[in-house]
Amino acid sequence: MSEQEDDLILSDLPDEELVPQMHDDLYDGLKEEIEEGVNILLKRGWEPYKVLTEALVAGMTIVGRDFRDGILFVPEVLLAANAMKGGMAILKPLLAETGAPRMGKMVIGTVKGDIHDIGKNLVSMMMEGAGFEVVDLGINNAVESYLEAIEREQPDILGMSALLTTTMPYMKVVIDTLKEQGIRDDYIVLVGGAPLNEEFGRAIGADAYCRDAAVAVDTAKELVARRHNQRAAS
Ligand code: B1M
Repeated sequence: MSEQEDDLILSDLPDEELVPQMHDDLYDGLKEEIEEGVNILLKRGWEPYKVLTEALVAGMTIVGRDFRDGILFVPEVLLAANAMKGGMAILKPLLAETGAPRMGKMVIGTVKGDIHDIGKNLVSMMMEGAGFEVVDLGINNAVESYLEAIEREQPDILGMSALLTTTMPYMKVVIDTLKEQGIRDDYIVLVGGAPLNEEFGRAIGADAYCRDAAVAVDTAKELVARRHNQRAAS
């Protein structure tokens, strides 16, 4: 089907058909169609966050389910991830455009051995949108990479992401190293990723586990404000 015909079809669909169509297009890794769908929803007055959660993240959840069940394989999931990134690139400046006052600074990265970055990128985008300055270290970060970055950037928050049960324990390696160096309490440590939970966050000594990007923003705001108040009182 030609690109023009595709455009026509997508833009002719009402919202309740366009969104499921975008889930299908994400599943099929159709980046251009996803970009087109995002632009159509934005033109129709959808809030960027609604586009992100209902059209993109919900579609990726379906991809994740079929990957788990052995229906989709790595190459197909990579294409879906690429399509998702195309949509996210359009939303990023809009989410960052809220004009929120500067809330603080966060260094974030996916831990060593782990190359999943979609969730981390979403967290970065949402944090920027909420007024945080974000330094994104990318994927596969060893403890040295986190240490260099926090020394250089002096952030309020260190964020870590892990999507694999085999890589999530590495978060404890990073936190234990901060403790050994006597700098653990200089930073708010937030962790997230699909296989984590609150109990794990507590067990490794993080300040909080964040279920999703919106929770990460709320938690960051709350903990940074609390820290500022404590400093002001002392
Ligand atoms: Co991977 N993969 N993958 N994968 N992959 C999972 C994680 C898996 C659950 C799939 C499955 O089997 N159901 C499974 C892990 C199983 C386990 O550990 N128990 C898995 C596996 C096994 C693998 C490989 C080992 C497969 C293989 O090679 N045989 C391999 C590992 C590579 C490696 O890292 N060393 C692998 C590879 C890949 C791709 C490269 C193909 C691709 C990644 C592309 C990319 O990221 N650029 C991929 C993908 C896309 C997935 C799934 C399908 C989707 C992940 C995703 O992007 N979700 C995933 C299935 C799933 O999670 N259901 C899966 C959407 C994203 C918005 O959600 O990342 O959870 P999420 O982020 C959320 C929250 O978790 C939270 O906020 C985000 C936004 O709301 N959050 C944070 C995340 N990080 C945070 C940090 C914070 C705060 C909140 O800090 C403050």
